[in-house]
Amino acid sequence: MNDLDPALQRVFQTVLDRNPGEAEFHQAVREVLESLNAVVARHPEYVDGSIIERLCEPERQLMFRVPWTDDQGNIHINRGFRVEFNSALGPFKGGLRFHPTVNLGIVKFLGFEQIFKNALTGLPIGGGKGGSDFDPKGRSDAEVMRFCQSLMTELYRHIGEYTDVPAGDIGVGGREIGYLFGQYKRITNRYESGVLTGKGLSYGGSQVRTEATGYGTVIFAREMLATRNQALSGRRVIVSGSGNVAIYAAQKAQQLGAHVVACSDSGGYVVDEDGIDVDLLRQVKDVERGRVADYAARRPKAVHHEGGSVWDVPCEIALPCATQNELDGDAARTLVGNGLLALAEGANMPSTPEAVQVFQEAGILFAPGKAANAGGVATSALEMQQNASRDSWHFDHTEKRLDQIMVDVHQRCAEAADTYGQPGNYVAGANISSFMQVADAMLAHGVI
Ligand code: NDP
Ligand code: 2IT
Repeated sequence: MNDLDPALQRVFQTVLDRNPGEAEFHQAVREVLESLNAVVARHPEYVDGSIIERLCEPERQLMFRVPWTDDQGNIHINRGFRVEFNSALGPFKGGLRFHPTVNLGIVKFLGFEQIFKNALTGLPIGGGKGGSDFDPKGRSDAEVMRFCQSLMTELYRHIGEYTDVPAGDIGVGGREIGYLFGQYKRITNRYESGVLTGKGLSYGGSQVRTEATGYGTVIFAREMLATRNQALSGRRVIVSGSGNVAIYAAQKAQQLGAHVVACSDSGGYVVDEDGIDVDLLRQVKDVERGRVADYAARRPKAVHHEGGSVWDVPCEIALPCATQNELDGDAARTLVGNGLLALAEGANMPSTPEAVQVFQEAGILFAPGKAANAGGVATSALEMQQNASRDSWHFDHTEKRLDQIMVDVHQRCAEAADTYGQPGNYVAGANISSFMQVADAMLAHGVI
């Protein structure tokens, strides 16, 4: 950990005091503040205007009861969350996560990261995040529908095309967004397409949104490698996770000629030396709602490892696409020892601070999630654009937009890192570039 400038240390202490026990939120704030060390010396106006302290305090935090009935008639009570973190650049924007580990601190860390990620896209979206401690695993479609309807029965009053626009995240995909949208439409009696993104293509969704996060992560990796005159072609790649982001990261890496040999879930990992069969993985995960072990059982050379760490598998490119803090210092040292060249985070904050330090000290190209996975929310903003103009674009056109957005995100990070004397440091570049944009808008809006 680096020391903080005294003004930033005071802000950090306030965050610790106001948000006790929220370790992931503290971690996310600390990382941004460390990057801002380089900024406050040149820009005292951000400290004088209490911009940084205001940025660390959400504009609004919602927490509510979500009762629902299972197929046997038992009543369950979950907790729903929406943290509307910052709307300086546009309506609050960010996903909903359904996972038993969701609590206020997790939602706050994700909402905080989202502010900076969304600014990096260059599109007019503020930052927010939400979700529930509901566990969709093993639940029937009817149970998931009733849960989504109950959640929306409270959430609807807080969201809207110009207010707050949720989307998916862990445990929330096309099925859940469909149920949520249906209930919003019914309660409000409005066909307000732009209230949610990640919608199905039959009712206002955008081409490429499903693929966008994984595709964008690989495009960012492509751009980083290009700075060293390297490419993905022929490289050995590992993704972690086997959900939405992992599947499409694997697909794009393969399109660029890479050899993707492993993926994982919370039960273990699979090594498939023939290369991951993305169509089969999608069938097992999306259609059958199965596990990577089920995938391995259908592939001749695939080996499933119960438990263990996917990061033990040697690779040149690593794409963590599962969850926060899934890759620690030991895993980072193993990866570096095995010849890692580059790592792009498809997940949000998957590398621990120690792991990031290991990568940076080893000179590995390292892309933080808020930059590398920004393609998902960026394509959500393209979905909002299409909804607002009652239009829908073709796949190729939308993918070209995504590609250019990721090239621009990479460029913004690289330039800010150079300007503030840390060339090649994408963590500093991402935090500084996005912070300046949000901070300038906040200064312009006055003390609100
Ligand atoms: P999915 O629900 O589709 O997939 C999540 C994957 O991660 C599953 O393989 C899951 O395994 C694994 N996973 C989740 N939680 C844990 C855990 N606690 N320990 C081990 N493995 C875990 O989610 P997404 O692919 O959408 O999201 C993955 C990551 O990407 C998250 O960090 C999310 O915030 C981030 N992200 C997602 C975006 C999107 O557009 N969807 C956009 C930007 C970032 P299992 O099934 O065993 O739980
Ligand atoms: O973390 C993220 O950027 C997302 N889960 C996507 C958010 C969005 O609004 O598309």
